[in-house]
Amino acid sequence: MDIMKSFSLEGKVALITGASHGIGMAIANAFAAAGATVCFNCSSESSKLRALEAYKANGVDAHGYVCDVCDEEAVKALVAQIKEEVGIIDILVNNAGIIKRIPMLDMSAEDFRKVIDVDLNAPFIVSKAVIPGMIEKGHGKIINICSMMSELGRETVSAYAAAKGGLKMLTRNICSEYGEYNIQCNGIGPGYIATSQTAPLRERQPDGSRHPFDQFIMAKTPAARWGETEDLMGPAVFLASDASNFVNGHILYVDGGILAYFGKQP
Ligand code: NAP
Ligand code: GCO
Repeated sequence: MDIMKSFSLEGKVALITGASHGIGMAIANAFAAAGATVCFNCSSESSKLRALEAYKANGVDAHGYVCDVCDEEAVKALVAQIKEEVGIIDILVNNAGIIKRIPMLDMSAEDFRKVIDVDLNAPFIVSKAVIPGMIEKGHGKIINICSMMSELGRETVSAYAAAKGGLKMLTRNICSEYGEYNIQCNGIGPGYIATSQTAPLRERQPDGSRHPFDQFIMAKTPAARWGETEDLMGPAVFLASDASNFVNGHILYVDGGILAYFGKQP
């Protein structure tokens, strides 16, 4: 076995949902560097065009599409279009996601449903559209972007925690149901990563000091820093490559140690 070759994504077609910036874009760049042809979708034309420029500046010839991951018919059409234009998808990363930070008693059922729709129903919809092609090809990799909230709760994120906890179990179920077709479905659980999703938690205070939540995360993380999107690149390439062919139904937490840590003793 050529160990370094087993990490290569040469000749593979990857779809990373919501890769117009943030974690998805870092993963797409990593896949391209490892040899894959990358496709991504996002929710608006302007976001797609901005992303295509950013990929180009990085030397990546990405295929960009506008598609709402919650719309089953649109997702089916997207997967068919990628098959036609690029090829059958070998690697799917269910990355598109949203969060609404609202105390549960103030949250409308409509807001709760919206978060569940994007963060949990959509990975089901996109996986369902992609798995038949993987079965046809005889292999496939699905990576679901989970969260600390797949394991932990906290104030204001009831819908997000419910969705990401559900996504962990969807991961295990896809592994259980399609493992025999040589499909590996794993999750990545990022810790607190500096992206637009977490920007409100890192805003500087009027006096220039760090946001209280920012200070809280620094203290909760043994690595004593926020994660960068680059921290997800190696783990994602590993789970997309042949190097992880017997890893299935696993959630790889990339959190600087948060889940291992009880907190600073008084
Ligand atoms: P982000 O910067 O806000 O990016 C979110 C992406 O999802 C964007 O590309 C956005 O597209 C896309 N998107 C949202 N709703 C969509 C929809 N209905 N259809 C298609 N695309 C949609 O977020 P991020 O921080 O990189 O997070 C990426 C994933 O990692 C999410 O699932 C998030 O929950 C998860 N995560 C993040 C962290 C963190 O600390 N940042 C930690 C753990 C897990 P547009 O550009 O068009 O809006
Ligand atoms: C929050 C955060 C998180 C993170 C991430 C942690 O408000 O607590 O936004 O949920 O983004 O998912 O892993």
